[in-house]
Amino acid sequence: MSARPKISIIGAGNIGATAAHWAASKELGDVVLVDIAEGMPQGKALDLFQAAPIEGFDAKLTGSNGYEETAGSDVIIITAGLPRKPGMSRDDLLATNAKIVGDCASKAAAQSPNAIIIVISNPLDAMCTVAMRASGFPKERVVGMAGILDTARYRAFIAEALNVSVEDIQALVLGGHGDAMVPLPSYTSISGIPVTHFMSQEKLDAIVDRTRKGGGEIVALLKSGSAFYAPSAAGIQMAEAILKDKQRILPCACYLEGEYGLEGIFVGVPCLLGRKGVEKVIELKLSEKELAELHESAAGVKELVDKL
Ligand code: TXD
Repeated sequence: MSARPKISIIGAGNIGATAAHWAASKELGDVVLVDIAEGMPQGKALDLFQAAPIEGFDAKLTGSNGYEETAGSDVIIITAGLPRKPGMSRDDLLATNAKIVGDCASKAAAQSPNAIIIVISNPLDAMCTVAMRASGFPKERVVGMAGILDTARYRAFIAEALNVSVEDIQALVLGGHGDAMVPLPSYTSISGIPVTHFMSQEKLDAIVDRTRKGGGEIVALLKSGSAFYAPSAAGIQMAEAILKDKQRILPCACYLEGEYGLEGIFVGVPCLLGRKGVEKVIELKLSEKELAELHESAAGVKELVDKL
């Protein structure tokens, strides 16, 4: 029995398999890939394991069409579900993915009652509610991946525009994972210097707009499927923060009970992420406009949750 942490990834498609790749290459622990497609998770796990001697990582990689091998997981990452097709909104995936995510969450939770669930499937914020209900886990042990991806897109566009290192750009994007997400220019800096020192408001507004539509831009280009390199990297950054108890402050979809004046839904906010999961939700001072945008974004999430 390995003493390494165990990460179980439910859904071994584009995001799940790429997440396994990032996790293994970072030696975060043993990885189990689960999917309904016969043989597919087993084949991908075996192939990834055969990269280990080349890349020099030590990790046990298992593929399964069931949940027994996931028993005792520290982190469960749910990526199972349908991705968007061109012209589809994330919301169009609600009914189908709610069934899939609910089934996966309950089966995985039964095998790993102390795990922390990271949800990736769309529509993300509503799927977090599905996973919390189906798993019966407390709010701190269910967290959604969207803000890190949206913030990464925003940071990447700024780095490209200014020709500066991505490492020096700090930023926050709040709200639901949809076109109403809330990038926060007032919390965007480059090595602590406000971004408006480097670029005009007009240029920044254009980057905010492109960030909001970042997922759709890739869906339109790929024609079949949606983004997976950055979403999976974001999910694994969360898993790393949890497994190494890094106490990172990251924008994640967290269950709110009054913070930001929001109640009973998951929405993207800054949180303290460590071994216990969401250890604290951080309430920022927002301008009236920023708070109104956050509430507008949250209203879209609530509409979906009410349809569940
Ligand atoms: O920021 C974010 N959170 C989003 C999330 C970023 C990009 C895409 N995001 C969503 O993740 C996307 O809209 C989908 O809802 C999920 C997964 O996207 P992915 O690109 O990985 O989709 P794939 O390649 O179709 O993989 C989905 C896998 C596929 O292999 C199915 O066989 C499997 O899910 N699947 C299941 N696995 C286990 N159990 C069940 N029931 C099941 N149903 C489907």
